[in-house]
Amino acid sequence: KVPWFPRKIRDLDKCNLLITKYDPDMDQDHPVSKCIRKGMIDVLMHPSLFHRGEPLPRVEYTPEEVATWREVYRTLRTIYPDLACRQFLGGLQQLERECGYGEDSIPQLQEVSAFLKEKTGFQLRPVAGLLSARDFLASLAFRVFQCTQYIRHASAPMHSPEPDCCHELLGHIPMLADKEFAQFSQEIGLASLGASDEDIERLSTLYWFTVEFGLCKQNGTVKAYGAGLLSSYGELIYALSNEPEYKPFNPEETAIQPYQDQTFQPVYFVSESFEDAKIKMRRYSSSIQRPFSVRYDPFTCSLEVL
Ligand code: H2B
Ligand code: FE
Repeated sequence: KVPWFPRKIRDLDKCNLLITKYDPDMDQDHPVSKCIRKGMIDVLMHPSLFHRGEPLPRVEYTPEEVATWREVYRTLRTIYPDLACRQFLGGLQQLERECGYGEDSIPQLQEVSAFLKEKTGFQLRPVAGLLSARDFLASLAFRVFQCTQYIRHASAPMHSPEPDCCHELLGHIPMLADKEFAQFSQEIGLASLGASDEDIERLSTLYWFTVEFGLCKQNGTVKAYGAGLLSSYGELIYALSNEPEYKPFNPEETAIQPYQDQTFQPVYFVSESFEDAKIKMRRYSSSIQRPFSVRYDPFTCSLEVL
């Protein structure tokens, strides 16, 4: 009665349970706009990227989409130096130097994936929308990040109700270029494989308050490392304003904290350092009951199940 889980990287082609309903007749009103279709159709026509080893599809964005990207990039870029953690700033600078990051064009997943692969072994897989927590977390176990390719609607450049490429490319990618953070992410993924629904829920909450909305101490001040913060001008400023409640990161407590996906978080969890977060998370993961243990073999990109 252990839930199915992927054992080889190509099994991730089956980890594609979307929890948003995609209705092509509805997309005029869809908050992520008609262009969602482009990305989606490409993805849906490439349902077996790992199986066939094909290059990631390239998307040609419209001038309106690029203008949205430009506005988001410019606005956030000005506040990063004060509010983002050191690892994020380092990653972003490398992306700007080596991977064409900037205001003028939306980076292509093909290039970003190749960049990450060199830095931390992470690679991207395009995805058509929000995935189930189980499928999303499972991919992290293989250092695969499932990444949307469409952009939010031009009418609300500072907000997106769903992950879009601004969130992924600005929030997640610079962090995934950091070795320690990449390992942290993979370990959450490994802990999720074959876990019960209740454990998936708790890991998903931990993911939320760390990878998405985490804060950490650095040289005596608190900085942001969560992608949900680093891709939202309003919440990034709010999270570091001293207005919300702050609690020390402690997996047992964090895992059961109710969270908000419609408005700003009422509480943020602060880690002493990444190293500290990783150690605590590891201790938590090893307390999850599973009738087997897993080890990732990076040479074959597959799991040894013991
Ligand atoms: N799906 C996609 N496409 N992107 C995400 O960032 C994402 C997801 N996050 N599914 C997951 C859920 C996260 O909120 C946790 C693991 O539930
Ligand atoms: Fe995210």
